[in-house]
Formats: sequence, C-alpha cells, structure tokens
Amino acid sequence: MWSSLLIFVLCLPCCLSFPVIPKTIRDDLEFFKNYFHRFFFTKEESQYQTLEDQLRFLQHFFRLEETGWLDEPTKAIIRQPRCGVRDVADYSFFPGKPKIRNNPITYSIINYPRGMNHRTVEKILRKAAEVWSSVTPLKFRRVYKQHSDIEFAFLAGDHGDAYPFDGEGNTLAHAFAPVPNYQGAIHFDRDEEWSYYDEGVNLFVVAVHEIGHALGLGHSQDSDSIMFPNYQYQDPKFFRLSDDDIIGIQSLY
Ligand code: TQI
Ligand code: CA
Ligand code: ZN
Ligand code: ZN
Repeated sequence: MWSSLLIFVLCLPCCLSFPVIPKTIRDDLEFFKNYFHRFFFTKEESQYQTLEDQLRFLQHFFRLEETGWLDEPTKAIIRQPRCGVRDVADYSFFPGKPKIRNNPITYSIINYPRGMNHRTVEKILRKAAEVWSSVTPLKFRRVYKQHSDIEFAFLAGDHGDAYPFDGEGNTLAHAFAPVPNYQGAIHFDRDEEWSYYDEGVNLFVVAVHEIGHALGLGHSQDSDSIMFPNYQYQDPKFFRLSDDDIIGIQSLY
C-alpha cells in the first residue's frame, strides 16, 4: 500500500501540468490507472492500452455496466478497501502467446475409449468445448474430414509423437495447439479408465483442461482454476470456470 501511495504522490507533480482537467477527475483517473496496473496488468503485460479499454475491462470483471467511463459505480468499486493480492495473472500462456486463429474452431473425433458409449463421449467433448465458447466469441464445429483444428484421439503407449503415454495413472492426456504444418490435437491415454462420473478419470474435467491448453492457456496457480495442474474430480453438471480461467481466456480471444 505504501509503495503505491508513494508512486501516486510522485506522479502528482507531472499531472499538475495538465490544468485543463479539473483536479478531482484527474485524481480519480490517476487513482484508477494505478489500481489497474497494481491489481490487474502491469504496464508491460497489459494489452489494454487505452484508458477506455482498461475501464471496460475492469467494469467487465466486476460485472458493472461497460461504459468505458470512470462513472460513479466504477469509482465506488476502486475506492473500496481490498485485499492486496492481484486479481489476475494466476493464469499463464505459452511463450509467444500462440492461439488458434480460426473461428469456428473445427474438431474431429478419431476414435473412442473402451467401455464408453460413443454418444456419451461426443456429448462430453461438445460440452467441454462449450465451457470455453460460452465465455468467448469462439465457436466449435465438429467435422468428419482429415483436417481439423483439434483432433481428439484415445491412444496408448508410444503413439507416434514425442510424448508416449505411460499406462494407467500418471499422465492422462496432452494437447498440441495447431501451428503451421502441424495438426492440432488432444490425445487421451487409452489406458486410463475414462468415465462420465467419478470412477476412474473424469473425461469432461480432463477435456476442459486440455482444450484450455489447445486454445493457448498454460497452467494456473489458482487452485480453483481448471488449469491448475492437479486433477480434481468435479461434477460435470455443476461445472463452472473460475474467474481466473475466464479472464485468462478472454485476454487471449
Ligand atoms: N498432462 C499434462 C497436462 O495437460 C501434460 C502437460 C504438462 C502439459 N505440462 C503441460 C500440457 C503444459 C500442455 C502444457 O497438464 S496430465 C491434469 C490435471 C493432465 C493433468 O496428464 O498430467 C489434467 C491432464 F490438471 F488434472 F492435473 C489433464 Cl486436468
Ligand atoms: Ca497414464
Ligand atoms: Zn500424443
Ligand atoms: Zn495441463
């Protein structure tokens, strides 16, 4: 807190050289900028360059009306006392922030795990993709031809890429984002006991996590995040993305 106050105070003299804007508005704007960079994105990592973008982002985050103005509800929010921990930046991306450029994103299902109804698997994968499309402008479309952005397959042991699976347990799945000349893919270890509920490994939970990777998200340090690197069973019926996941994916798409 003291360091931000100090920065705040140090910034004041330079702002005083813009006498056109009344002092209270200027102070509010300065306070907002400070708040934004302290709790959301630093100047270096922010792709929200204009004040209006930053205001809209914050208003979206706090579910206020997205006016792009420093209006009263927004002022009230940023003046509230709060925990000093940042709201975002638990999520991560891959180096260079790769992402899928196509929309709709196409996917294909190459084969199915043992012991699961095909219809059930199709529904689980569709629902897992919907988790991400419901918070972004992304759409997913299943295709039946060779080339798709994400190819789902259930493969065992050594299966032709550099990452052989390891039998039941340990590694469950992995994802490749489509890069030029490479097929994007999500491979599930065929040797796991895949399931719809909580016996074995829940296919839905792992699929949501892997689609997150395929879309460009790395792991998150937020234990509520689906991108947190520990498997935790969650009932697909009541599944919700954490705020960290939503902010992560929305800052990419
Ligand atoms: N597979 C790892 C994973 O998807 C593979 C991996 C490690 C990876 N680091 C990565 C993939 C970075 C892309 C980018 O995380 S896993 C979980 C969880 C795995 C683990 O089999 O260990 C889930 C797959 F989070 F539960 F531990 C899915 Cl949900
Ligand atoms: Ca395994
Ligand atoms: Zn593989
Ligand atoms: Zn992962």
